[in-house]
Amino acid sequence: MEFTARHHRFGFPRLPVVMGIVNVTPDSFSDGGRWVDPGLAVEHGERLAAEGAAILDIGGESTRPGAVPVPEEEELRRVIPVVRALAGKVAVPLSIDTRKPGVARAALDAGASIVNDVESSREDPEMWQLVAASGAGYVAMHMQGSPETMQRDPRYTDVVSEVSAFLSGRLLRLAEAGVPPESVVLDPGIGFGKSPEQNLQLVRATGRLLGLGRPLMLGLSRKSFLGKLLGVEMPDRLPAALAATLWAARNGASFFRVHDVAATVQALRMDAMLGNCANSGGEAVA
Ligand code: HH2
Repeated sequence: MEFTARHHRFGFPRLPVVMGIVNVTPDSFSDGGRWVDPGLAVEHGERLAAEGAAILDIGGESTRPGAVPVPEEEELRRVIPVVRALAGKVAVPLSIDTRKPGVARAALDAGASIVNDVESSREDPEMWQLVAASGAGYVAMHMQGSPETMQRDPRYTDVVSEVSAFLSGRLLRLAEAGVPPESVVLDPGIGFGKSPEQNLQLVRATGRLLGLGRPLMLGLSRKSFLGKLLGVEMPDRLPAALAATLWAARNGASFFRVHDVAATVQALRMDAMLGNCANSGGEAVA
């Protein structure tokens, strides 16, 4: 299996890919305001790449529960200078975390290679046509509702079947819009319109979701379901996130979107050296 994004290619099996998060936002749920200055955001991205991030994901709009949408001009103002500067400084592919085709287009022009779309549930094909025309990679994530309302009362008859059916349907819609399967990574959207128990069910369903035939991404890092299940506050959730990450990696998940890159890379490498990682294949275990 492979994932291609413009001139970048990830072949599997390999050590799971760690995507480092660069939130250029004043209000992200765990690090809002820390990297809102473009210079600090670029330094942060360079540091994450040096720590072993194989992709940097740059975002200018928080999608935490209750977040209000950011106007396009403001999102462009936050992210484009950071994408442009990082494109000249790091070798790893850059991903733009956006729901807006206009922001995705400008970021691709500035040097990004992947569109990370938390709103892949849309019907308008503009985003996908843009991805197809540019040869970019695409992360299709499941979300029930919108960030403003999604955590009020998430309901499913069978969360795993419903998320799986949604992602499988997206693969078809993407193909219709010209995005080939090898450019797509699927993400069940941990914390996006799901209860703590529903998030757990989705992580446990890693093997089943892999049956869709594409690599799987999980965004577990610092998420509130870890805190709710274990009674731990934001700064203390890393051990829980690492445990869930290793479990999912052993069961075949291959992309992890994380804030704590150095710790995650260290844990994944050790796990792979012990021979426990379904994805390692040996090739990337230096
Ligand atoms: N989670 C967040 C944002 N983007 N993208 C994907 N593919 N998967 C995720 O789970 C995911 C995502 C939320 O995390 P963060 O960026 O730290 O927070 P905020 O949305 O408040 O900026």
